[in-house]
Amino acid sequence: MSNITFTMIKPDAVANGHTGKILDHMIQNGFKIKAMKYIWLTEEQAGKFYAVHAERPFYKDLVSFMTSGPIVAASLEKANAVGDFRKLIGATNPKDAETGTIRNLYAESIEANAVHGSDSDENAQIESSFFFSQLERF
Ligand code: IDP
Ligand code: MG
Repeated sequence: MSNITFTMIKPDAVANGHTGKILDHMIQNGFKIKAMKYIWLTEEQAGKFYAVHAERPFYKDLVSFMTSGPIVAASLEKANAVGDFRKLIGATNPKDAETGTIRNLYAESIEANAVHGSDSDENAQIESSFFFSQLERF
């Protein structure tokens, strides 16, 4: 399914009051919300979600950051969702993120970088299923 991606508005952006602006940014750029949840992740959930990064030096910090406050998790629909969304959020490090991208506008650092976006269609499915049991209805 190449029309679905998965996103999280991370604890820094939620705490800084950017949730509404970021959601609107996504919607105004053609992404339709298929499912959405406001949730404070447990360490176990964050650890599982980022298990692909378990061997990276920043893994422990990342899990602790992602459990430092509530997040918004959402599945989004658009043609070419994964590619277009990665473009919309910008580079991982906000210093490298293009002007006008979500990370350029709202991220604090390479870790506290405001939003998550899936990196492949396969991971979009896996990550959506991590939070939502069905996406068909809307
Ligand atoms: P992505 O979110 O742009 O796909 P990934 O390489 O998949 O970037 O890394 C996942 C998340 O881990 C990043 O969004 C960021 O929050 C954090 N991260 C990535 N690289 C670093 C780093 O070098 N130091 C600290 N945190 C990092
Ligand atoms: Mg990634």
